[in-house]
Amino acid sequence: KVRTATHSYEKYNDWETIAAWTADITAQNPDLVSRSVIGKTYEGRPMYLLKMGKSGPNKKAIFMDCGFHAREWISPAFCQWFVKEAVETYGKDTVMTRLLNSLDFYVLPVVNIDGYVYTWTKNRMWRKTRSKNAGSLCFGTDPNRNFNAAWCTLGASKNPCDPTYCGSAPESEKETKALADFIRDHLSTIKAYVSIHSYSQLLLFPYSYNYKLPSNYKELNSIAHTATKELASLYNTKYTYGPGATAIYPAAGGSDDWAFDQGIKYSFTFELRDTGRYGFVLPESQIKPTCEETFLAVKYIANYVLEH
Ligand code: ING
Ligand code: ZN
Repeated sequence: KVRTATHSYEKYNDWETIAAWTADITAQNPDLVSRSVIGKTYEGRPMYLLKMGKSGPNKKAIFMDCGFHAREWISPAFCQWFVKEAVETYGKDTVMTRLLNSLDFYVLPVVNIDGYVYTWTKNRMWRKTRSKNAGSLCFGTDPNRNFNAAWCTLGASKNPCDPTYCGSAPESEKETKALADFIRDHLSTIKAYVSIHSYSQLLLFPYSYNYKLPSNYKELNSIAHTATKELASLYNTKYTYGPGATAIYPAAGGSDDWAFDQGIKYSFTFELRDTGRYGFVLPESQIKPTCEETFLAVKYIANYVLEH
């Protein structure tokens, strides 16, 4: 129903519109984009994954997800922008052309779809999934505390009523299980993991689950340094970067730490605009500049991965 030519990349879109867009952008770019379903959410919605790239043998891949946390609306907006910008600049921009010729991007536009729908219909500030918790009246698990990475040992709650509830077990949520299963099934090709959150203007990398430094700390730090410089080149938006535990707060069970420990050595979490003035309710007027600047950073990381 929603044609991509008229899709509103500078507005926040509800899930129905995003779902229709995944079909449209695929149909309109069949040589560059394909769509699959990696699982269903707790409430039964299909989790659409877009694969973007010219087909070729033995391609490396980069996995990027948006919409872990329901209220962080700028995040799904970025995934939509990223796909649009990539297909529109393919064949025009030399770097993007090389990227799509030589590697594949897997883009999961909304991880926590049920939560996202809930923020549109019931509670704009919802964060977690919408699964029922046994023995509690409170709903939902924090998907970014639900991965098997020092699960629930630090910066996470065992109380189902808390916003950082880690769940009844690692991957207890259908959404995190589907994501983790997909990555496990594609470990031989996925070289980078990128997760898009908001807000705080940070570029994080492992570890968040403790204070140890990752084996390739120097390299990750240098990538983050240059990526945030690229980002700032457009509108002078200031990002800080570093291991999650020190740059934001210690928190176990996050997807980037889990992906890193699976062997994906380039693993990052972005916290997009702003620093708190509007917070999760970032005005639509900031979608375009936020996405443009973030695009530069992700493109830099992708190009780094391609060349290393
Ligand atoms: N911040 C992230 C969160 O899940 C984070 C920070 C990143 C924690 C990586 C653990 C690992 O709390 C937001 N805003 O969600
Ligand atoms: Zn988040």
